[in-house]
Amino acid sequence: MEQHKISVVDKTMTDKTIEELICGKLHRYFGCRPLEATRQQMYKAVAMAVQHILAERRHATTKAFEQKGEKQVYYLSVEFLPGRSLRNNLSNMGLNQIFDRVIQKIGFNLEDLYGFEPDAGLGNGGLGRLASCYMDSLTTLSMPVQGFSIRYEFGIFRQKIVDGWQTEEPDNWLDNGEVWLIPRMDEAVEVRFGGRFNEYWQEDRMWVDHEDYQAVLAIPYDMLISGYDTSVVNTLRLWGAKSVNRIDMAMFSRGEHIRALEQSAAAEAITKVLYPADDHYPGKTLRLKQQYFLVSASVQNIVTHHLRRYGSLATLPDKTVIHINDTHPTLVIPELMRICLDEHGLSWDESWRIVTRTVAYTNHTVMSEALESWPIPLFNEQLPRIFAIIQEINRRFCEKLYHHFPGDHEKVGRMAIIGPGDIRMANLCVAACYSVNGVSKLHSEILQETIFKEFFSIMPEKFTNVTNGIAHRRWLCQANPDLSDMLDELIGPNYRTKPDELSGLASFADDQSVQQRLEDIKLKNKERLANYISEHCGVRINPKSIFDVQVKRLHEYKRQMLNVLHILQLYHWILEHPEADLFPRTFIFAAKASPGYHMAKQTIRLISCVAQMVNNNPRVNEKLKVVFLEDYRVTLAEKIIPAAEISEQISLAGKEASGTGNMKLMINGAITMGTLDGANIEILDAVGPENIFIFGMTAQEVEDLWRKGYNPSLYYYGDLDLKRVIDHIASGVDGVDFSDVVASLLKGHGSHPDAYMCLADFRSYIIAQQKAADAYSDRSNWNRMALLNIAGAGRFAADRSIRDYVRGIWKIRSLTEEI
Ligand code: 26Q
Repeated sequence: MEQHKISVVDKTMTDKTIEELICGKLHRYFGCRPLEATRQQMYKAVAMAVQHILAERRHATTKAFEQKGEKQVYYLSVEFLPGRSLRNNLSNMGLNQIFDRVIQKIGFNLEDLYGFEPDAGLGNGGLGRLASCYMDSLTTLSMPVQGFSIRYEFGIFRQKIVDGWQTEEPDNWLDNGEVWLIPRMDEAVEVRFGGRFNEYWQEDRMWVDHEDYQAVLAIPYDMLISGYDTSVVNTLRLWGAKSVNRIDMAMFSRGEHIRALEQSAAAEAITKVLYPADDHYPGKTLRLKQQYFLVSASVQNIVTHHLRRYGSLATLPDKTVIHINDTHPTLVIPELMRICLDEHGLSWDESWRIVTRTVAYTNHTVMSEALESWPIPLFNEQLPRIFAIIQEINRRFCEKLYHHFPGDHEKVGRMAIIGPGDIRMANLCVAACYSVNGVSKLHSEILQETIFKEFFSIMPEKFTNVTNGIAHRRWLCQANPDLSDMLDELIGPNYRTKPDELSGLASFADDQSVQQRLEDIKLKNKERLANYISEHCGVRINPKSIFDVQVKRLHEYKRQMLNVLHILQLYHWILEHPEADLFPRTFIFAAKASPGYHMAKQTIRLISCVAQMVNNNPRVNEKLKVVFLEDYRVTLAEKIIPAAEISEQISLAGKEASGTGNMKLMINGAITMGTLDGANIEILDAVGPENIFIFGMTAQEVEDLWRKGYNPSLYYYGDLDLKRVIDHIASGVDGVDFSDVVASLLKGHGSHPDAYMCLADFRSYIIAQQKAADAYSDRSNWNRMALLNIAGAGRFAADRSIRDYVRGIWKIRSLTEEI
């Protein structure tokens, strides 16, 4: 396969060429020499130099893929969370050492420059980060893929904690982040909203024209994605909205200045900001417009590319998979129908054949409040033609359902795409996609047994599982270089591309010197984090204490509250047993709450107040510390995770689709404290029950308890420890009133009391935590457990997930594979 070897800049990459490249960028963009440059200018020049190398490789990649003419995946997601790019790109391309050297020579420090890069925070959490991990793996595996998303001008808000309360500030990431984006004005397309459409017949086919619509320009900005040990470079295409005519001059000259400006501002508002909610569906027009904007621009782009290359839409399914990441890009389905029908005059049946063989769907939640549905009037006003197409899809689909379930109106009503007042996106996905998958074994089973049960009964062949995975090169090799060095030495470096080889570490699990080395590495990472914490929160923590970490979005179902209940239990226990020999523990939290999610914000405040109380009480603060780190994001996760020893994965069973933080912590040698939820179950399977702390009800037991009737008061009155900590919260913590928190646990406010069953799992959690503390006192065994967790983490590499998608769903081939 010689012709596909891509090698451009590589051969000529010497210290001298790199230096010239960087200095050339400095000179061209800032008109200065290294000695005159600020560190920020140097960061940008280095980023541009890396971008330059990526762009050359991208050029060669495009040519190689085009020559091969293989099927391609388009991964559509309203969220991506790449984090920082500079280190990742250098490390993937094996250029860190040479850049390090050259930058040193011209008077700067590479590690220092990394600090100038903002996170690309174009997502809320797990779903967006997963998309980025998958781009990394797909590229490393030389797979033909393009990501599509939105170029939000403001990414996920920056969190500041003021007096314990979360406040939000805009995330102006483009200032230093824009260097990673290449605008492609030549590939701009138009997206249309509102207006009316007319159908008419001519020459035996129906035509549709659309009038009085508002057009918005979609401008592509490409982020280049490198892979490890390959010169393949893929792209993540982010669409930015621009007014078609910057201001409507006709209006302007009629004297309607303000209205003219308003119109262009309204168009550009579409990609202004990421919606910071990942818990409920807000039913906002702007959100719908974002989704259609992404979908329409991407589908037009895909179709244009396909037609240029193959000339006919009939072959689209042979050459293309469009993957929709959760329901947010569902409108791909009617949009591709629209293009087939209205723009290419295909029949309904042919269009439907094309669409249903091209589109695949991943579900990431079973929580009913997060299932998307759109009110019909709002939808119809913004997207009248798309609505009409969905109506026809629905009509035909229901007709089919009546054949399966004659006379069962209720069932057909439940499965319909259009309900009494709204359009149900998940039902549209399942009806139209050729593949539907969940993100862990348990989650995929729950999909088949609950929300998609009736669909599963008539089309079981569509349903599969692909357990999530993480970019282990970022989360292990880059975030924890000392651990990675040790692995290189013990098992060789091949685990970077063959993560299953991590299992080789198991043979060292009993080796005292390896155990000690792991402990030393962990301690060094803990010291580093302790310094960060002292700098950023002014709290001094003991690096020798147990680092117990819960980092993830703040959600009631993730039960940060349960963690707090345990901390208060320890607090009271220490006060009661001042002489007891308890190993010191530091509880570390980081989490963003959706800005409108009151109970989540209250939980942050509660954690902050508990932290104040604990950290300032000399009777406990030698043994117990609590910190809440603000502004959790990819870059902060990369600092915290390598220092973690206990990984809190304590969601109510059945609620966490998979979790991916659990995998990142595991591969860094933290031991999971977890419920039998999401991928925790598979982690248990990978490491065995002696190397994990499992507690709490199973998903089945949760369901049984609901059915039987759950009364949290029984637990409250039945467990004196639990009563004591809840009474403590009820009486206020650090002078702040938390009666609403207590009410939500015992009385419920609008919802069932203790809707996530913290009280029911409290005792079992306390026992598991006690076991963890006991286990830690045998450090040799603890280190052994940690080693076995690292050894078992290979199956949670995104490379494995991607191979599952490639073989089971996408059926694509890598660039290097023989045909
Ligand atoms: C939907 C409609 C309107 C506004 C916002 C949303 C929205 C946005 C983001 C709904 C959900 C999300 C994000 C969901 C998410 O991150 N889910 C997580 O996905 C991970 C990757 O599969 C899993 O590991 C987690 O278990 C799951 O919670």
